[in-house]
Amino acid sequence: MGTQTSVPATGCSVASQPTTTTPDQTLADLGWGDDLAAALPAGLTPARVVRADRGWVTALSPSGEVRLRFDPLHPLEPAPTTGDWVASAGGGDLVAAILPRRNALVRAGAHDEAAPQVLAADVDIVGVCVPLSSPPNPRRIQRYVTLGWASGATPLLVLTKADRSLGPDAAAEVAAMAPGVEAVVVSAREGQGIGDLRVRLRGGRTMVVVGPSGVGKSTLVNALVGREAMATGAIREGDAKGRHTTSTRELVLVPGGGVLLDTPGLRALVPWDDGDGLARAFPDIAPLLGTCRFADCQHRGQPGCALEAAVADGRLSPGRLDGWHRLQDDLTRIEEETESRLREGRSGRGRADRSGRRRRR
Ligand SMILES: Nc1nc2c(ncn2[C@@H]2O[C@H](COP(=O)(O)OP(=O)(O)OP(=O)(O)O)[C@@H](O)[C@H]2O)c(=O)[nH]1
Ligand SMILES: [Mg+2]
Ligand SMILES: [Zn+2]
Repeated sequence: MGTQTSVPATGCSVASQPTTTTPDQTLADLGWGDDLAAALPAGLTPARVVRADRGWVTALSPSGEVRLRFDPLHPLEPAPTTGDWVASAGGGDLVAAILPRRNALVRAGAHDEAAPQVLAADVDIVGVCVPLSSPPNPRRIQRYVTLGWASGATPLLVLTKADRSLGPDAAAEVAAMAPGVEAVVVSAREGQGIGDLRVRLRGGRTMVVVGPSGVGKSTLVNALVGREAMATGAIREGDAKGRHTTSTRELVLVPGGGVLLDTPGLRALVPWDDGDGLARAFPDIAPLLGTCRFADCQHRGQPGCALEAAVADGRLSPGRLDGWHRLQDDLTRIEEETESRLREGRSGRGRADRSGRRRRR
C-alpha cells in the first residue's frame, strides 16, 4: 500500500457526495486490482456499487459517490449488485459496462419459482456473525459457512456480543461447529476484536457480514468504520430477537482501506453451491465420501457405510452427520427443482455459476 495513485476525478461526478470518500481515496482502497484494470474498457471510469435500485446504481469512485443509470435500450446482464464494479464514460451518468465478477455470494431461490439471488459480489471474506450471547444453532452456522465457501471467498466466524457471552467456553463451542474456519471474538460495544478485523481488511479487502437478524452485523460495521453508517436495531429484552432493521444490502468504506458490505438478516437460507462449498464446510465428512462399501450408499443404514462407521466409533459426531444430511438434502432438492424448471421451460434463466453469471445449457 501507499504506492497507489489516485485516479483523476474525471467523469462519474454526478451527485458527488464527498462525505463517503475523501479525494485521496484510491481505487485500491475500494478493492480494485490488476485483474479488473485489465478488463476495464479503454476510456471508462470505474466505480464500485454501493446499492442497486431499479434502473439505477449508487456507486463509489475515488472522487466520491455517484448515481448511475441504466440505458433501457441496452440492458446489461446480469444486473449489477452490491460489490460489483461498473464503468461509465467520462462525465456521463450511464452505466456503460459491468466488469467481470471475481466471485459472488449466492443463495438458492426461497421457493420453487425463485431464481438464485446474488447477495454480494467480489468479496474476500464472508463474516459469518454468530452472537455469543445466545445458544448457537449448529445447522444455521453450517449453512452460512457453506454459503461462504461456495462463494469462492473465505468464511470467517465473527463471534459477536462477547461482552454478553454465555460463558468462557462459548467461543470454543461455536468454533467447533465450523472446523477449518478461523474465528474472531468481537464486542462492538467494548471494542474487542475490532482492531483484528481492521487488519484483515487492510489492502482494500472486502468483507460481507451475514447472519440472522439481530446478531449485530450493522453495529459491527459502525464500529469498524467509526461512525453511524448503518441503522441498528434495539432488541426486545428477554428473547434477544432482532426486528430486521437492515433492509437493503449496502457497501461502506473502512477508513484506512477495506470495504464492508452489510446485509439484512435472512429468514431462511439455502446456499447455492455448484462447487465444493459443502465439502469444505464438512472437512470431517468429505474424505469419507466414496469409501463406503456401495458406490450409491445413502449413508442411512446401508451396510458398510463409512460415515456411519465413523459415528459408531466416535470419530464423527451424530450431529455433524445429521447436519450434513439436511444440507445435502436441501442442495439436492434445489438442484432437482432447477433441472425440472429448465426442462419444462418455465425459466429461461439457466443455472447460475459461482460468479452468479447465468450458464447457458
Ligand atoms: N451487548 C452487545 N449488544 C450488541 C453488540 N452488537 C450489537 N448489539 C445489539 O444487538 C442489537 C441488534 O444489532 P444490529 O446491529 O442492528 O443487528 P443486525 O444483525 O444488523 O440486525 P438486522 O439488520 O435486523 O439483520 C442492537 O440492540 C445492538 O445494540 C455488542 O457487541 N454487545
Ligand atoms: Mg443490520
Ligand atoms: Zn455411506
